[in-house]
Amino acid sequence: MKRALITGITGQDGRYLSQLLTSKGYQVFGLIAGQANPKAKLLMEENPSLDLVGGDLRDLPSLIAAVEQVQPDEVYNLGAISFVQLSFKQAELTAEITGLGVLRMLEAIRIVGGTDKNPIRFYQASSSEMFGKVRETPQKESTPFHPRSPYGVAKVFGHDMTVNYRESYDLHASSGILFNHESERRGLEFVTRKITNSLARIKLGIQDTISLGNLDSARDWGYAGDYVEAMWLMLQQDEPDDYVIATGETHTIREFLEVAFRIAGYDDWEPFVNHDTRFDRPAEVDLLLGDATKAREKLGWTPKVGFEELVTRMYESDLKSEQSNLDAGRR
Ligand code: GDR
Repeated sequence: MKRALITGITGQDGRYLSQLLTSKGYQVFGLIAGQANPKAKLLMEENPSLDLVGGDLRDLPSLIAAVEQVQPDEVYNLGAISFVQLSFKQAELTAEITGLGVLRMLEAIRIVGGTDKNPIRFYQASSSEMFGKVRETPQKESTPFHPRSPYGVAKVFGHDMTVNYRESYDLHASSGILFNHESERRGLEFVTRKITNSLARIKLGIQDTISLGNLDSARDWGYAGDYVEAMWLMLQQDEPDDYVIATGETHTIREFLEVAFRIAGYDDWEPFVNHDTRFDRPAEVDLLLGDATKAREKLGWTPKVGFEELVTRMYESDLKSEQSNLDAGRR
């Protein structure tokens, strides 16, 4: 039975990946920080065979202990301060966890090592935010980085460190440059889920409007369930490498609003949306569009869920859960 250790297990991707690996027969361990983490119960309900291990990306000894205890075949480093907007307010903490956390995890793996015959394989969750002020479109593995936020800067550090450990210590360390990926499990702070959840509440008469920042930026949005498959595929290759994971389609926030409101039965979204400067960022990433040709050719990976289906799934899930909250309140 293969053993996997996942950091960031409570996040959207950690939850999908743990279920994917369990379905493939892995014993899955999730690194969880702090005492009595409020998300532990939900995780165990979703995946009862999951094991939780204490540890923190800020604390190298705890990572060494976790790797020693789990003896993993594969480590997936998904843990991070992942909200770009927050990274402007807590830049140092972002550098600490999103950046230095990668180095600590790599060190823990280098120190504990695994057997010569079966060395530990490592996946780093890199991000399209590293491309930032893009130098070319579409962006591929060779596109230079120009991050536009403390989050993006920290991700570049983690990415470069992963490449450096691969080259220096012959580690099987791969990096997935994932473009935005969303789902019913996306946090409410991210723009897609904020829109689908608010829209469901508007539809049910609980809320009147949505306050948003910049509507002109464009993102290459895929489905998180498809993207965790790519993470796993990278670690099954004989050689470690870096891969862009994207749909090859880009849409503005305006287009997301148009599609979502149409699905919900509205002709026009504009009366329901306000601009709120609190959601504008000090520096913005205007356009992301990924070229995942390498992942298609080498991993055989292609995205299955398209844009319209993604928006529909998210809206319908929010409508259902908001309706059941409403019913529970009335009872
Ligand atoms: P992003 O995702 O920064 O691309 O990073 P997010 O959904 O937060 O923002 C996307 C775009 O929408 C604009 N926007 C708003 N964003 C938020 N969150 N809230 C708003 O009210 C709002 N109004 C407009 C933003 O300015 C931005 O242009 C995500 C994260 O998951 C990262 O961790 C990951 O690495 C990248 O995707 C790939």
